[in-house]
Amino acid sequence: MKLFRGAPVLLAAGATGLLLVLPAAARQVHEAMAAGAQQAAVQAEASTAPSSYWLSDLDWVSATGSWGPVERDMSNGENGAGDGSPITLDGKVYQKGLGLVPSSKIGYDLDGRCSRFRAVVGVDDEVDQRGNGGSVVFQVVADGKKVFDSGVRYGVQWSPTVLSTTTGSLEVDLDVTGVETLELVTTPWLDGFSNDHADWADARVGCGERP
Ligand SMILES: [Ca+2]
Ligand SMILES: [Ca+2]
Repeated sequence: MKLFRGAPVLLAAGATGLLLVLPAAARQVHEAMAAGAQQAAVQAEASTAPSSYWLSDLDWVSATGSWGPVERDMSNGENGAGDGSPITLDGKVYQKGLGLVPSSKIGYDLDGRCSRFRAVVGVDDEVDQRGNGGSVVFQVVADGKKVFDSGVRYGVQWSPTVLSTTTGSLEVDLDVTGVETLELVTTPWLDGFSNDHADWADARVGCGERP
């Protein structure tokens, strides 16, 4: 049998087939191709990983509030537009988010492009020591179905003898894979909207492409 340089070496032949040993050069080519395929797979995975989009940077379909318009990246403040302060919950300042007074509903068309929704909700520190510290319920509605309910969240409750702490901020982390319409619903609970300065701090969605 005549062997050519670089050609596979026939070691054995039997009923079940042939056993070939690749020469070093061919093995290096094979390993390089495998490494290239692995690199391509990693790059493909990276390119399809969701990107994070702040809800305050996206266009909403509709947004309503009870004491002035919904504010982007600031607390509600008073009933004028743009008169809020940096969003602050439990002393922590958030650069991004939505500030409002309920009843409020903010709707977004996600068009099934997103997989995750996250936010931190609570009553903004700007209502501290005004008396009644506010009481708010935060809900998330996906395609008409309620998928999150915070229960009542209080701001600082003041009385002549007691200044209690708030119920604190609450992290929200939801799977919204395939959701077409996302609504952030905020209600004043049972006692009206006095001092209900509500924040959806750091509200964001993770999406394959911008919704
Ligand atoms: Ca305002
Ligand atoms: Ca209330």
